[in-house]
Amino acid sequence: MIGHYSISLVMPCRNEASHLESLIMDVPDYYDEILLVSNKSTDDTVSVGKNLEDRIPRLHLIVDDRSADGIGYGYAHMTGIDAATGDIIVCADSDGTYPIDRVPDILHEMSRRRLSFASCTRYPDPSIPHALQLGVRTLNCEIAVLYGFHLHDSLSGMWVFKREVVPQLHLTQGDWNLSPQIKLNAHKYLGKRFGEVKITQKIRLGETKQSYVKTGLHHLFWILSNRFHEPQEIQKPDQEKD
Ligand SMILES: Nc1nc2c(ncn2[C@@H]2O[C@H](COP(=O)(O)OP(=O)(O)OP(=O)(O)O)[C@@H](O)[C@H]2O)c(=O)[nH]1
Ligand SMILES: [Mg+2]
Repeated sequence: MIGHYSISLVMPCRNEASHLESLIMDVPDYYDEILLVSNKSTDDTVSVGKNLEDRIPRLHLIVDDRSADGIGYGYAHMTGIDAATGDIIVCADSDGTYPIDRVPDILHEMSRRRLSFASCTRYPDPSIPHALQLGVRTLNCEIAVLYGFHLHDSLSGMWVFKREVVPQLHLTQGDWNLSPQIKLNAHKYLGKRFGEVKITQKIRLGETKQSYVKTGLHHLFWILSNRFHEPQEIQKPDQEKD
């Protein structure tokens, strides 16, 4: 709990067995539940996770092996978010890069700015490799041109939001594109209740398996096509049928 809020942590996870135990042991006490969602792990992630689940009451291991073109990052997040019961949901990679220990400060800033959804921006940060910065900046520009608003970090994988806004996020992307989708939809449907909050990224635990160029191009095309994609009729609360 933080104040009167219960807090859920959702962590997508693929082949992170090497550091899973230390990562989970370091999760601050104020998290009421930790939902570790493995997607197609081929190392010991699931067995290490099960062992930890037996010892740590607040930890729940979920296995969701759905994937789109081999990637299940979005499916893992959607499943974890659906299962979360806290008033506040914190989503973050299970590689130690995101400062999940900063959530009290982030909630304080959200309350000050009246936000229901905070996307935690890693930028500006000169220590991030230039090629990665350029890639993210390109996607930020694409969003500015096509959607008319500015993001500092279109690919941040840490979000803090009230569980009550989940129905307004309309998440559908099972692959990496869940990351831009959650921000675009939060901006679209929450308006001024969406904002970015600055964080500082830490060093990744374990090896990266990310193909930055391939994933970046995939984002570039998805952000473009999503702009012209007719969303399915979304029923607003005041249009509810009897
Ligand atoms: N690579 C990969 N990771 C997944 C997948 N599904 C869930 N994950 C997890 O999603 C999180 C994000 O993946 P990362 O490999 O950290 O990708 P990234 O943050 O873009 O890049 P780096 O942190 O630099 O490796 C990690 O916690 C992974 O364990 C998937 O389909 N592929
Ligand atoms: Mg990562």
